[in-house]
Amino acid sequence: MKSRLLPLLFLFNFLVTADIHAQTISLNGAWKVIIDPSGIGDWRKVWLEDKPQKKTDFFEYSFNGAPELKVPGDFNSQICELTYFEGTVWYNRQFNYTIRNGKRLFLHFAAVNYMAEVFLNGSLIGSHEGGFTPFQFEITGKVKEGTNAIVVKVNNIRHKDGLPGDGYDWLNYGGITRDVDLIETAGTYIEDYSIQLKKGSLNTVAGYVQLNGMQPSQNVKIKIPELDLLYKTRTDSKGMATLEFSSAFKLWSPELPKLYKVVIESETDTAVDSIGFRSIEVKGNKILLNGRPVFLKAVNIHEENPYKGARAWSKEDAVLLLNAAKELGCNLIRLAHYPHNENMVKEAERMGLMVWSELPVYQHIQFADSSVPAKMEKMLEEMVHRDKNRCGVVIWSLSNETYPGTPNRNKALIELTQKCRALDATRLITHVTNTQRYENNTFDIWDPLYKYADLISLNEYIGWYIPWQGKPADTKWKFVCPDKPVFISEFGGEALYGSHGSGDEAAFWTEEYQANIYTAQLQMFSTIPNLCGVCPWLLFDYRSPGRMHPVYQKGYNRKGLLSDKGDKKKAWYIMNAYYSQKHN
Ligand code: GCB
Repeated sequence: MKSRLLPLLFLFNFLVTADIHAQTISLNGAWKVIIDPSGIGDWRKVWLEDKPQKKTDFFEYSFNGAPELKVPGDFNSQICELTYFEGTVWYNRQFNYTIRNGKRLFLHFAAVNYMAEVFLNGSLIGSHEGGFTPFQFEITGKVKEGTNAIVVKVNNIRHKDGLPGDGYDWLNYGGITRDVDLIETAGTYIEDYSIQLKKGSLNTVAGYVQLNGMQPSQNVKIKIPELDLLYKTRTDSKGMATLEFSSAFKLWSPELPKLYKVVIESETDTAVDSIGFRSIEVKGNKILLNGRPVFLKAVNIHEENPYKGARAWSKEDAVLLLNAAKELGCNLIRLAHYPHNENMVKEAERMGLMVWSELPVYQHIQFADSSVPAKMEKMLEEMVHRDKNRCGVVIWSLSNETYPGTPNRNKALIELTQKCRALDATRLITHVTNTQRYENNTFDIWDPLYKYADLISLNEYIGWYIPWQGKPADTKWKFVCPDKPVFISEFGGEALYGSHGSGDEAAFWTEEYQANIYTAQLQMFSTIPNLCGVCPWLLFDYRSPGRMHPVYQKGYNRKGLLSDKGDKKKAWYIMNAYYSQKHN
């Protein structure tokens, strides 16, 4: 077993993403798979891995001799026949383990899309729904000395009552898409901690440490060596200690993305994390970062490596996407439309990019289905829990383009907003809508959700899906909450890189037509009261099977400022120039 600084641990189902001193075995690598398009594997009980005992025995499945898939990785991009596959794939691998007295063991998945059922040595140890958040199971007492076998049933079929539901504009990459680790901890370990600045403060941290195990009451130290900071406290009989301490932090910002080494030490365990300190708040109609107004120069990004046409997961994938956002001139990335992998969030924070993290509460969600509000809440907890110590994350977006006419929509999303605020009062909360009316060159922004959000986030595709109704520079605005900051969370149009011609006909996907949309949008932006930022849709062209034009799309959404090969379209330069002259 190798020792590694690693992302880890949690509360029952949760995990803290700290670099902690724990023992891990990475289970990344080649896993055997059985592809099960008819779903018969349940009936055959594939997880039992039966082998013939008598001469007359045979079983109509086997992982021996089965093909292999790389983990992490989506299955769609690894086997040609699986390109558009939505169904079950059974994954299998073995690991060796030496049981050590007093230690606990967890099997941790950073994400599996969409449903996962996990079996250890033939027995079900747990299941998880949701493709973009981590989960783990404790396997202390279940793991055997020597060889152990894991089988994971992964199913990416869309569900009407899923999150997202059954319709969305990206490729439904299925599989064990993020890291898998075995994590060995002390008997009583640091399960969770929160260390961030108090809302509105520039020098005071408020948080907690939570221990889990048979020795809940322990002395705990928080150390920040660079600041000579040592804070001592003691956990109570439930393993909980609240924290509050002050220091003269160098604040994290896009210009100076300062992170400190923070050590959390109990008597039985130690966690080490890189943590930054910053404040983010709304005052009047402005967003303030560290007490000063900031204009959000943003871009939308899907979790796809454009060059590989595959789900992004690694640090290298993250750096590729983030370098392009930096080059565009951004200070914020909107991670659409689901929580992206931790590499993306950590690298963004390291590079000085603020992060917008979003729940996959996307368009056609069945809010009235009795299971849906509970699923939203669980996913919210998983998202906030994973990234609560990442100062780079400044906005929780709880939904995108849901419809007020859907039964229970307003009630469910208002309650979700209240839950989010109770979980994390330090970050901004928003909902993205496209419910506005646009008539006589006037926008009417009326959605009831905005009363509960910190900022108004609007998707509008004027110039692409909806024609202009007057001069962009003469656009008028009416707002249900006229005093809140306004963020244009999506705008743009499609262009195939290298397609040139008329700038006034949409049907040829020309770069000129897309460039004209951008020029007009920038003129319109100057008419928006309280504008606090803009966010083109999107950085790279990406795979979306619903985009069926045989010449211009070929299964790609072409609204990228960059092609899927990284070529800069004309609109890129327009946006780049806007960001380079735009100040707070
Ligand atoms: C939207 C959605 C985004 C789509 C985009 C488009 O409004 O939020 O997910 O991909 O429009 O390209 O139509």
